[in-house]
Amino acid sequence: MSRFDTYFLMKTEDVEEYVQEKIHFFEDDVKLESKEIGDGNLNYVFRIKDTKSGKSIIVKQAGEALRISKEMKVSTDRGRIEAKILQTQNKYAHGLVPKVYLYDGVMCAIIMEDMIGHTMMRTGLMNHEIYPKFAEHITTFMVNTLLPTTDVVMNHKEKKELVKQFINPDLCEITEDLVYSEPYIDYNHRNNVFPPVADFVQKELYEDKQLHLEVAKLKFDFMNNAQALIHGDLHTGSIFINKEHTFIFDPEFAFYGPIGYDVGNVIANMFFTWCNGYATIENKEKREKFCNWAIDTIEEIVDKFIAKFKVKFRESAADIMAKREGFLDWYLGNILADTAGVAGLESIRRTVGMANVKDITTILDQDKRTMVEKMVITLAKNYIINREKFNTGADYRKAINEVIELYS
Ligand code: SR1
Ligand code: MG
Repeated sequence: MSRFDTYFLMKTEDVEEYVQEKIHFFEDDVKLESKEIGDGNLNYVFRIKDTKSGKSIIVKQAGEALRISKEMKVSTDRGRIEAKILQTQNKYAHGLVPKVYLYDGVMCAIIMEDMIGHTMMRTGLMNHEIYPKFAEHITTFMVNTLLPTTDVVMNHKEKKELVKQFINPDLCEITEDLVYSEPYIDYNHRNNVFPPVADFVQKELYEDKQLHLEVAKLKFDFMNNAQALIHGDLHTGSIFINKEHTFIFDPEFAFYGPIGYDVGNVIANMFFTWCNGYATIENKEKREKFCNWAIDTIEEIVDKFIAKFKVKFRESAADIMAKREGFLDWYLGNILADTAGVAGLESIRRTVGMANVKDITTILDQDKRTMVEKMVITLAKNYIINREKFNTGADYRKAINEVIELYS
């Protein structure tokens, strides 16, 4: 019998004993210290460290209530989904996700590799660090984890088995509400709207019927397009990074959904990077360097994604009909339209919805925050409404430059 045979929410004083009981990672007589380091909206993350050697490991536990709101209860099965997809992704994109040492279905906890020497990307970006290899790494990750899990490449029965294993109703419901509904109709009264943009939000988001229709179409695509095993929450808080290497983690929102959901999330979050740099870096030269890098990165992500996707598709397409002439262009065209649509949705929901991003909320200058929020919303609407016109990195650069011109 062990006290870890029944689920409870662990504290720092529990996790050291927990790790020692569950796996052989540290020596028996070692002195450990632990710290809760999670800053996400859902789970508890502990780093447990050997005080002498510095060797460390991570325990991530799913709580029954969410950190962002105690009223929101979500199945702790998300821990199983996360552990399983990390193992799957490690097969397709080896070294770009942390290693899972153990998943414990009783405590709903994952024991995993500590991403030492890496910083949470959002934090690094808010300190205006540049990551020159990010576009290369994230596009490799996306193409290598997404395309092989589609019907284009994977045996269809094997794929259907994965669809079953990754049914993730509670976390999909969060996305359906917070990304695809509430930012447009605040029926749960959970939106966080910055008061100086309240009138703008009223007119541009709550009262725009054409926009509502396009968002509704995208919502039904999210719920019904079981295209690939997607990460499902690929923002800069789900990435640990340094100048040489990138780790993608936190895939608890994973399920079979549209590929563009992941790509669009990355693009939207890189524009928050631009906004924070533009509004907070005082030195002109430094500001231009950082902001130019953010836009170059958006362009590079789109173009590298397209190029790598085409190469991998040609190498690995197995379905006889997917190999017909013109299919790749049609298939990728749909992914790119979804990408632009989702880039718009993620931009809007992180600005006015329930789960905002620090890149924007920490901008102290009220006028600058108002300006960048209006830029984000205007750009996002263009992405959503004209999503079929966003086919290259240059299309994104052009739309971004237009919105900068309009508001600055
Ligand atoms: C209620 S959870 C709010 C958000 O945090 C997660 O990271 C997801 O993005 C979710 O939408
Ligand atoms: Mg997360």
